[in-house]
Amino acid sequence: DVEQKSFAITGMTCASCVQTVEKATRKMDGVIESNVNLATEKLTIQYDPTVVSVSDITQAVSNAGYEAHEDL
Ligand code: 9UX
Repeated sequence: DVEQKSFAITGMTCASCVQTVEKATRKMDGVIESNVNLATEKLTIQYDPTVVSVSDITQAVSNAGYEAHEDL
């Protein structure tokens, strides 16, 4: 299964923040692709919902030092 969701990320101010959030999420099992747009402060992620959950993703972003809120 593949699902795509986007998240509003708070706390990112430079391109290194983008790399940190992308790296933290791309290394997760079940994450297929992860891209952050600094200008819009959005994370877009493709993932397998049978392997990884939305709360796993927001937790990983939180552990990396930022806050993620699922776009509804
Ligand atoms: Mo840039 Mo982001 O100097 O937390 S890495 S602001």
